[in-house]
Amino acid sequence: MTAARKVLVTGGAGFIGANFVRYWSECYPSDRIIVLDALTYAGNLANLESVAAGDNYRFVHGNILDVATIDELMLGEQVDTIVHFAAESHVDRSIHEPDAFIQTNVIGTNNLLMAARKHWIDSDSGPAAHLFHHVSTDEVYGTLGPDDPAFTEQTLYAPNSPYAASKAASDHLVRSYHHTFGMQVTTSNCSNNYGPYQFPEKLIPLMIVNAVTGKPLPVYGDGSNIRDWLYVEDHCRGIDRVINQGQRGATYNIGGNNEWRNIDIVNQLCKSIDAAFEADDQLAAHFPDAPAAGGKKTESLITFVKDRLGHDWRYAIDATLAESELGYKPLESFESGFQLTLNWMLQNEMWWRAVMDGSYRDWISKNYSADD
Ligand code: NAD
Ligand code: TDX
Repeated sequence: MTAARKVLVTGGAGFIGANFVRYWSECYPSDRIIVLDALTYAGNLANLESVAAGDNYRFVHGNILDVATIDELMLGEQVDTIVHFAAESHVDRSIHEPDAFIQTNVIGTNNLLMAARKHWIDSDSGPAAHLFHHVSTDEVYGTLGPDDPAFTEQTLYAPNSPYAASKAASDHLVRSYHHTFGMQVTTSNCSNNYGPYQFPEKLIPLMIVNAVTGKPLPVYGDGSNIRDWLYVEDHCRGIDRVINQGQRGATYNIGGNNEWRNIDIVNQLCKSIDAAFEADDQLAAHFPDAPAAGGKKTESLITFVKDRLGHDWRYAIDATLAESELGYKPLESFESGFQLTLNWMLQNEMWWRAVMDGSYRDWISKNYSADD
């Protein structure tokens, strides 16, 4: 059994970060978890409600662009492990406003690395036991053609969107701190996640919300683009393996071997929603604007729209290294993970209405000061 760690989780109020904090506090209850999150539109304290009561947990409302806050936390909490999720994460937003992506994903990551170096490597007491785990994405590898092999850890970086470019830059910075300063680092590059608490700007939660509120389901281009989907808890399990068993300085791909064309996902989702409404009369009363409430097919909402600029055609992750070296395997199939996600969205209307209509943000600014 490892000694209790002091784990700084950046971006822990976001989708994957919050799932990770819950996962980690259940698996390693003696570890102290400090969440540092700026609570951007994507961060939500409600995502952390079930862990907030624990003694071994602290939430800090702060920004990774604020060097003094990071420094204070590193020293005050004697952090020995950083798990870095904080990022601007939505490709479409990066096309419209790339600057925030450079700030948070590149400069913010460098701020964390500089603080970690100061406290772990350059401190008067000499190098301390530590780990900086960087959470990254398959998008750094660019796009694949239909017959290309899946991305491995050896695939050359070829980021195509400002989001992917900013993540690629952060991956290189992490690597350089290992090579140059001997910092103990690991990086994981994961495929598309889905599951509870995902902000409804991303494909799966957006389509579910639109389907039950009777809004168009906007499919970019012809819907033939392919993504490789992983249930969020399986991503957390992969990160766990990398943190606990991964070679320091190494990168591991994490994925679910679950390639789907976007249009097939949307069609599947429509069928599942029709089936859910047929099985449960209450849903029609609850979501009267859904086509399924009036016995119509949800697929009638599918609308092909203008394609995303520079839209990568296919992502696919080869997770052989994580499997062979770390014994990593996802537990959920796409079908089981998808059903869990749909059920969660149907049961948590309050959550998605709050994050979408901005009332949560208003609540935060009224009730949560920057000093908390
Ligand atoms: P998200 O957008 O849901 O959450 C990001 C979190 O970071 C939010 O809580 C936000 O408030 C916080 N944040 C943003 N800027 C910050 C700043 N400057 N300082 C402090 N906190 C800040 O993102 P996600 O989907 O949970 O992704 C988490 C990480 O995983 C990201 O690094 C992303 O690149 C990576 N990733 C995501 C996916 C995916 O499918 N979503 C797949 C692979 C990798
Ligand atoms: O309305 C939509 N219609 C549509 O056709 C949206 C939001 C998306 N799409 C398409 C674009 C993509 O081909 O669906 C696919 C998935 O889109 P997103 O959910 O925006 O994800 P993607 O762009 O693939 O990036 C995601 O996976 C990798 C995450 O957002 C990133 O943070 C992660 O690094």
